[in-house]
Formats: sequence, C-alpha cells, structure tokens
Amino acid sequence: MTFDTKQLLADSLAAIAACEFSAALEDQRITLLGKKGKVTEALKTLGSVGPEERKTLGAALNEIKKDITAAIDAKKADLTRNELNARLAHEKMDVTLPARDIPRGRIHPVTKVTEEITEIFARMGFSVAEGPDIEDDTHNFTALNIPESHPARQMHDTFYLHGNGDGKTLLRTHTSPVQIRTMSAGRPPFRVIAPGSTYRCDSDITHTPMFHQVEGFVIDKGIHMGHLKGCISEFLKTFFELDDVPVRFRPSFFPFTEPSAEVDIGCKRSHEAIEIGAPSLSSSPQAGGTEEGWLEVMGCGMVHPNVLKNCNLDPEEWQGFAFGVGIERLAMLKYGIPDLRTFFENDVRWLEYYGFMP
Ligand code: 2NM
Repeated sequence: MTFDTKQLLADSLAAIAACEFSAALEDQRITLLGKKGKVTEALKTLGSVGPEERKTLGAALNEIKKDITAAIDAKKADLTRNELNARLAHEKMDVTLPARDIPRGRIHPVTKVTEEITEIFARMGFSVAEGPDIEDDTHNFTALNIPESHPARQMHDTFYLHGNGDGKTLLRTHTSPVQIRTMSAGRPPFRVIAPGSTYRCDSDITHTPMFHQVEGFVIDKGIHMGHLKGCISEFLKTFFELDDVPVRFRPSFFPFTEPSAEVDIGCKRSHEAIEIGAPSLSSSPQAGGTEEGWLEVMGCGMVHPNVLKNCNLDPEEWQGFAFGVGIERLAMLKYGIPDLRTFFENDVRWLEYYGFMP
C-alpha cells in the first residue's frame, strides 16, 4: 500500500482554504496536525513499512506537514486581519456626535450670592471665618452688648434648645458670634467676614425661620466711619455691577454698634419690578407709573466699645466697623426673585429657573 501524500496535501490545503473563521481553522489544524490528526496518524504508520519506503514516505510526510503548517499560519493571519477589519467596520463610532445630555444640578441662589459676596470681600483683603449654628447666650447676645431686657432675646425671636430660655443653648440669630469668637481668639488687626445660616422664630411672606447672612468687620488702629462708608459703597457697586449706584447711610440703632446706620440704595420701582440704581436721588413720582426711591439693603456701624472690651480689646487702642447683609434679600434684588419662601421649598423647577450652572 502506498500512501498518497499528494492527495493528503491537496485535501488539506483545500480544507484550509475553505475555512471562513479562525475557529474553523483551529478545528482544521487539530484534524490535520493534532495528536489524532491525519498527518500525525500517517506518520505513525512509518514504523510498519519497509526501510526504503519509510525513508521516502517519511521525507514526503515531513514535507507536507511543513506545507500544511505554513498554509495554516498564512490563513490564520489572513482571517485575523479580515476579522479585525470586519469588527472595525461594524464597531465604528462617530466621535463628532454631540455628548448625551446628562441632567446636572444647579447652584442655589443662596450659594451663588454667598460666593459672590465672599469674592468681593476677599479682593478687599477679608478672610472668611465660620462658627457653630448652635450657640450660647454669651456669644449670641451678652458679648454683643445685648442686655437681658432686649427684645431680640425674647422667646418669639430666638429658638432656644433647652428649657425656657435659661438653658443658654440656642440657634444663633445672626452670625455675629463668629466675630466675637474671632476677636477673643486672635490679635488685631482683623478683616473678616462670616457667612452662614441664621435662625429666628419668625415666619411670614418676608421672613423664614432659617435664613442666611454675611456679616463682616474690620478692627485696626484709627478706623472711622469713612472706612465703613467707602468699604460698603465699593461692595454694593461691585455686587450690583453698577458704576454709579446711589448709596445712603441712614442713622439707626444696633446694640453692638455706635453709631449705627442702615444702608439704602437708590432704585426705580414700577408695578412689575424694582430696578437698582436710579439716576437722580429725589424721591419723586415719575411718568409711566415708575417711582424713584430708596431700598434698605444692609446694616452697619462702628463696633461698640463694650463689644471690644468684652473681647479683651482696649477701645482706646483699637477701633472698627461692622456690617451685616441678608443673603436672600440681596439675591432677590439682584436676580429678580419675587418670593422669599420659594428659596426653601426645594422645588427643582424653581431651582432650574433661578439656579446657576456649576
Ligand atoms: C449688622 C449691623 C451692624 C455687626 C457687629 C458685629 C460685631 F461683632 F463686630 F460687633 N458683627 N456684626 C453688625 C453691625 C451687624 O447686621 C445687620
């Protein structure tokens, strides 16, 4: 019996050529060259043939094994390349497609305005201080020259946390206790603002039980009302983005400052809106239902000598001014938000409309 190596080679090459996928080619390799493969089986028969035939058949089988191996390798490279090309064509992506719109949260107007105020004062050299929302009576009232009999101490204004107001623990009614802590802990000069949440037991269209303030103060040698007026006028101009905003300091009273003033800015009022910055300072009715007037935006004053003494500062050596603004009020004026209570309703539609992109 003579083994037809030519036929085996021809059949093998045809089978290899017919493979369409690498998996099929791998099956072919096992069928031909595997442990029980056709070529392997043929090589095993060499032991049972005569020495002459073993020589020629052996050489021929080794030759076709080489050819088959080479054909498999070439076909494998071929199929791998084709399969890669097919994948690349199929999985092609358009890198110019616009990104899918992911829903993003908005910055709450309180946060935005707090950041704006902080930035303006930071550029004037102020640093930021913070303190606890839960305070004691000493830091919130006594050190600020607010006597026992002061109406702000009474139950209807202050949220007391223990007992009936003698527990001495309360939710701060302003951020001034931060100033007291700063003055008591450090050495002047100070140029500090204190933004944060404040609480008062008061709730109607213009009051919410929780609201936000930025208070600030400067303590140094020779500080006077001129510094106060310059600093606050500059702040209001920058905040309302107006070169020439009319600012008026109207005498007022706070227990912790002397003298004290309320700060008004010129505005134009119509049925629809309030516009900050009026060209003339007269409070006279205008044509078209528009009226020029003044709008109270903040409070301020020279820090009371008693407050300085309570913080172990000698009023003969150190003077200062202080001020306080309501964040929600400034946000309403700058961004035309009509209703204070909507600030804390957590309505995402409101936030989408009045909120800011990050
Ligand atoms: C205001 C108005 C006026 C004020 C005073 C102080 C302190 F602690 F330095 F004495 N802090 N804040 C102050 C003064 C706050 O808010 C309407």
